[in-house]
Amino acid sequence: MSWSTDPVVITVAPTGAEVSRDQTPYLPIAPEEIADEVVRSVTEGAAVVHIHARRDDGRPTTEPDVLLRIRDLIRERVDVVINMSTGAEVGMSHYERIRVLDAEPEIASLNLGSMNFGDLVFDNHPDLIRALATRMRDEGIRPELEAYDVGMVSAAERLLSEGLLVEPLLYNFVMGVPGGIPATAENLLAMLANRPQPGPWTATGIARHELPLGTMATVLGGHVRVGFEDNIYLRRGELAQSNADLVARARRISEELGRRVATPDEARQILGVRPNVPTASPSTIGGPS
Ligand code: KMH
Ligand code: ZN
Repeated sequence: MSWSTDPVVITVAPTGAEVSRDQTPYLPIAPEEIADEVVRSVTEGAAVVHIHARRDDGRPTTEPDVLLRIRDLIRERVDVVINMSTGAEVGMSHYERIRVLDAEPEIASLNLGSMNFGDLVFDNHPDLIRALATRMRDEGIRPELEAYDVGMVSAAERLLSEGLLVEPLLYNFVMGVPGGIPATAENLLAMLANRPQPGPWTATGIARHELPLGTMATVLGGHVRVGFEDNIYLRRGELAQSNADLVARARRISEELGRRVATPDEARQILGVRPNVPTASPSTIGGPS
């Protein structure tokens, strides 16, 4: 693996499903608040937004109307690649998770396996994974493969062999979830080594792992996700007052390491966002990494 000078795609995950206002008063919940945070984050260098919607009372929802309102409020003000979560909240029904695709995101998360998620069980039945992958393939939505452990990385091979995924695969390694793989340097290398083939990838370190894992991904040619979904602190004991503060730090680090940040259009090219149909030539989307 050679050192990279290619642009870094910064994804901001501003809200998530598990974080609450009790944990941080800065959490954006209403569509307008999420859009404000996305605009600030794009100004600081984010090219992709990973969206989870909330109801007025703060509870997670996958109501397409709410997702579309968030998307439209963002689109009115800024260009950014729209990634929506089909992981949603632990315990949501298959129906609630699949209908996220009705909101026509450019990218949607595709969680590759079931696991303990803290004290809860994150259920990703193979039937659900296939149903989501089939719709994404047929509708040209780029799946971002969420892998929380090494076995989930290689689980994509089966979907590939069934024609449900298009190469090169786009991975997001989510590391440091209690119940998933610990966020260590050795484990990031193991995740990379277990991919069926090279392709674009992002690292998401949970809580205090966000900064070192993102830095390691930047060094290794990967891309970086930050935001309150994963981490609410700027440093120990100091809450970040905006997702944009986390984005700005990721940008400073990547620039110091010789990698400028990607624009949204560059991110579409790098991540292989559309065309994403089975006939697409692998050479036209993404690139070895
Ligand atoms: N809320 C987590 C259980 C995704 O966006 O697809 C799952 C999650 C992953 O956030
Ligand atoms: Zn998510």
